[in-house]
Amino acid sequence: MAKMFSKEEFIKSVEDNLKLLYRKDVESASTQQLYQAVSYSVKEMIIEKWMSSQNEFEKQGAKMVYYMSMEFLVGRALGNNLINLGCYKEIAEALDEIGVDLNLLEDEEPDPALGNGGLGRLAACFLDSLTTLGYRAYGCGIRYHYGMFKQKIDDGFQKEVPDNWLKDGYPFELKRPEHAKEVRFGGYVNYVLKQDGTYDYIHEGYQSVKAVPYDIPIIGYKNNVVNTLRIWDAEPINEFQLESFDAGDYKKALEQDNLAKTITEVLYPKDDHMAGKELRLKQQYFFISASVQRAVEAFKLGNDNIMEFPKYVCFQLNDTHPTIAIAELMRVLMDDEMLEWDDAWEITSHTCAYTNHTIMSEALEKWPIELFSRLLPRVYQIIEEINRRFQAQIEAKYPGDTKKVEKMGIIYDGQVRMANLAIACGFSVNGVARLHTEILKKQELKDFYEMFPEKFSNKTNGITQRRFLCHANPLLADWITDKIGDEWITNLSELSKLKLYTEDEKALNEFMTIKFKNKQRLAKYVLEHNGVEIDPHSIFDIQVKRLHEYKRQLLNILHIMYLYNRIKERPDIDFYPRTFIFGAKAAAGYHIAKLTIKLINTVADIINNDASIHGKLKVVFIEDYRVSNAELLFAAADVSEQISTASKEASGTGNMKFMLNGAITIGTMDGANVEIVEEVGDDNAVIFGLSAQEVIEYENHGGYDPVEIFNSDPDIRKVLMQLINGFYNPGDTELFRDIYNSLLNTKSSSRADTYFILKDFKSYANAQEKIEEFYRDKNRWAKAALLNTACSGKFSSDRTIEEYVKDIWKLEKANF
Ligand code: 26V
Repeated sequence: MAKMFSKEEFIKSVEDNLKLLYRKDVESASTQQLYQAVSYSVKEMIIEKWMSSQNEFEKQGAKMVYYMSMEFLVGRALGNNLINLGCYKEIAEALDEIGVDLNLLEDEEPDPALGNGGLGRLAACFLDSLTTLGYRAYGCGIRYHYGMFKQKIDDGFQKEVPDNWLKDGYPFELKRPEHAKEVRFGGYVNYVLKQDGTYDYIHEGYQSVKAVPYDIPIIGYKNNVVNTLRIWDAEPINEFQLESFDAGDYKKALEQDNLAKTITEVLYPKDDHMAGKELRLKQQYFFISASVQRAVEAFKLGNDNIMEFPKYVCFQLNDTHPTIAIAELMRVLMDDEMLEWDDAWEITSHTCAYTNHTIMSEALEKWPIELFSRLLPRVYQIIEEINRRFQAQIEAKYPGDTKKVEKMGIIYDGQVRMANLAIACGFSVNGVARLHTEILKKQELKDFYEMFPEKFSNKTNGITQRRFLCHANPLLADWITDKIGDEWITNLSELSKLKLYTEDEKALNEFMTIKFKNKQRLAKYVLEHNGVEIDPHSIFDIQVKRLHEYKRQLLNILHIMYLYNRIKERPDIDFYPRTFIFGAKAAAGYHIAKLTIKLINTVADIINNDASIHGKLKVVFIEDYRVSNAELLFAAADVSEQISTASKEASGTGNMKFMLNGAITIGTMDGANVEIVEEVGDDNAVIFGLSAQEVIEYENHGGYDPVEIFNSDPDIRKVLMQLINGFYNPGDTELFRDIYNSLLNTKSSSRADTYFILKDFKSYANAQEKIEEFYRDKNRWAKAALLNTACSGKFSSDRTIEEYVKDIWKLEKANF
């Protein structure tokens, strides 16, 4: 039976851990030590459920999904684990009795930042939902020693600081050295002719690293199910390969040592373009090889018919980053399990499924043949053979059509194209919102869709309400439970019952009072971190996400500059006070993105310190945006900025987190915004800008001419001139020149204003006016805000997971 503590037992366990770990008592321990001790006590509560879950799953022979991802942005675990164990309040009270504030302990936890943004956070939400719904799942990833960098703002500029999240030890992980695997790089492939005329392929002269797994428990919501996120770390393999030492091959030993040290050192902190770095390919193969080897080994423990592998196992590939799993599974099946090609193919092509998360062509993964074949000679050989067969298949279907091979070939023009590998070999391809999937089918992956229509489907993203409402917004969570019971925690469509309350004055008041309290909580955070006072009575208008040109933070800040001009020009203008809040990390080498951060901070400085506008406008840049402060921001937002250039944002998930917490979306018809508007109704969101189809039309005709807009619109012209006339930055008029040029310079090699910022500007400004008018009507706003929460049921990752399970993974629910 799973272990549950009484309050007294829990305190006793914390005291024991303090003694054991630090030789301290509650009074003398530091907050960090208390956090560690409490976390170990929570781990004790988990461990038996974890063991019994795994045993039960095995006993039932349940099919499992391996969710393979380079990134898992899990966020802090302590609070979330307590919520899912169903004892957050009890533990908070117990700790309170000994004078310890659980909130402070939570703040001591490093925020494991093993991901960049949307794709990594989605993986974490999926694990939460899979487990809460009782499905057997493994997350497979990498134990980066340094996660996403910490962002410091220094004189308005972003500075990247290493994120040493493991420095004090991470209490929720468990090292599993007994499951270590060897992973091989480099060398060459030897052929040995067998008696039956076929060949054995023998990999020689390689370097090895040892992949050592660390397991992190993923706890289902009050259901006793615990799944595992397994992240692999690299260690030198020396003890596996003593011969090379004995032979005096120190160079090789040293190289291997080095390989082990570098491979899991740091997360690639960019999600903007594919750099083709060797180390990145090493990381990919490293965790995939280990995961695939383990998956086959684990399967064989319970089943000796390997042909049944796809009946019990599915690999979901989170974007193309883990796509090498396809070739690695082929390799393991043929070289280790001695299967023939056709059998290995039969298994592999029924095991692997691929999710596409972006149509941005810069992010598409392509590896130079030279690099790929040098680093992974045997895997490359297998991909060559897959490609040969696939090209023959294309030619059989489209005889003489060389364009088809050019577009769909896996190896082409000196490169290995990972998306093509995933689509050709996987049995499923999905986009992450309806519009995105349509664009994939009709444009980006049109040829593949024509060839394999049955593989394609849509799975609109979702988010877990356990973290983004229960944990992020306890006031609202309690209020909802008070009104409609607590079933929404595991069935978010229950929230539609809140629609009843849109006619209930008192309920609307309570709802908006909670929003106000959350705004006060955020204002306190801003005062502490930015030294800026913001007024919770003003409209909190928030844009938080990675900094990327297509997400158009620039449109937002240019519009703020325009508003400021208006207020200055007409000081008596009736302007509803507004606080614009940004949070965003830019990839370290992404010049325009980093300059945009500087621009936001420069504008903020001028505006926030201009006494003449009487605080009507405030601009705040939240340093180091991450899961933990995101939770404060979603809960406190009135307005959710979702303003990407239509067609570019595959889905977005921040949009859903804001909606769940009762914010109103200002957005383009892009990604999941389309479905958000569909759910909440177009009266309760404000939509503007070009449609995806219009953007695509323009793109197909070489873009549009922003200079025309510059010439004809004095307001826009004034704002743009302020970028280069020293209005904001008198010391250096050239500072923002590159931003100005990106919008207007038609002489540069790339088109000007690729992201249609000026094109959409007027429409955005009008939409913002609508927001203001809307907010002034307090009652109408409150109804719309409540309706956003009430209509957000569809956007639970529980719904998304059920769709994956039904259409792709075919899992069965645990019954224990
Ligand atoms: C891309 C790359 C490109 C190569 C270098 C390393 C690297 C690392 C990460 C990425 C991820 C870009 C894709 C991504 O995060 N897409 C986001 O996925 C979300 C979940 O599906 C979705 O909501 C966002 O709209 C989409 O931008």
